[in-house]
Amino acid sequence: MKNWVKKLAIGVALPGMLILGGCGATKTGGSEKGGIQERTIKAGIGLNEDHPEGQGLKKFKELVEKKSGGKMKVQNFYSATLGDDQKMTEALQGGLQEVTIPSTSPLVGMIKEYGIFDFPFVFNTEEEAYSVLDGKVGKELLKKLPEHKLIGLGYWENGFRNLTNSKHPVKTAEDFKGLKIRTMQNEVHLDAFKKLGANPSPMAFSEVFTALEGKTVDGQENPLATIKSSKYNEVQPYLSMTKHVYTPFVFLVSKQFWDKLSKEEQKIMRDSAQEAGKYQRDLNRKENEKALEDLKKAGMKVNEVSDAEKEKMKEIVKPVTDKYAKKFGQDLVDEMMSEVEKARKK
Ligand code: TK8
Repeated sequence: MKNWVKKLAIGVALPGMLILGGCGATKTGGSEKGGIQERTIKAGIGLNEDHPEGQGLKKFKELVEKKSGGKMKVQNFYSATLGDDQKMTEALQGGLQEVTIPSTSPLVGMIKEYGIFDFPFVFNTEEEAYSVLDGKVGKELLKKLPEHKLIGLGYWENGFRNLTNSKHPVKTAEDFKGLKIRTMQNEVHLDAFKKLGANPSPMAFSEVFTALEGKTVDGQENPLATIKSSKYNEVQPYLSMTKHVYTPFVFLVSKQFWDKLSKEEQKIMRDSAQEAGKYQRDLNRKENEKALEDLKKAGMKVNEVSDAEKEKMKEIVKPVTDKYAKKFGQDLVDEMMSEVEKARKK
């Protein structure tokens, strides 16, 4: 072929290829307009696979893979194999991991306002918590995440926390005195347990079983599904139904990753997190009920705590919540409480 013929051939072929390439980019590429690319999403949580959070994450994986026609793949890591809540959150901020679903409590060092969910005895039912989390207050808090390189896609459920320990049943406020209790890394929890006369020691969740087994601490507090899934019944004889606080999970995505996604891919992530979240909450409420029976069967000595005693505990920790309401924003706390009141009237 003569040189000029070659040049001509290339000259003709190139524009054609560019057009084809252009089509490819809008159809399958991750352009701003839409499109779904091959993606790998590393998702890690602190709890075990059998916990409703693990089952919810499985559902999320299924949904993302289905909605993306198998292009977006989710790799799940359970049981804190990628690190504890704080470490995984940092990995998201650094763009090293794409998804995690921590309790809101360990995030309070970063976004102080999340601490309003750590106030004891605010919610009586899960539905009351949902009305706050899915309403204005919860949404306002999600908006604080992007400046910390995180995107929040809604709230899942850890649930109402109850106390376990190796010393004695806790039936009254007095019974907290002197108990060494592991708390989450959260100042409201720390101060509240101090006020009750306990000796709190903050620790990452992934270290709790060993600390209980080795008697570094006497007790811990978590929702029943978590107590069961983490097998605390093997090292904790007493379970007291204190129901002292409700902990939400928040579904987090790395902002660095999110910003690379097309609108279509973002929608897949958002819809899947919400659908899986609804499934997770339903499963969690059921599992919390079932876990109580299972923990009894496993030999835990379970005691109820009367409403009158809970009221006393609430009074004791009131100076703590008053102090933190000022710190986190009295308006935000008032908004939460008025939302709870509304939910109670329904
Ligand atoms: C699991 C934690 C756990 C929480 C805790 O990653 O730390 O006690 O209740 O569920 O988020």
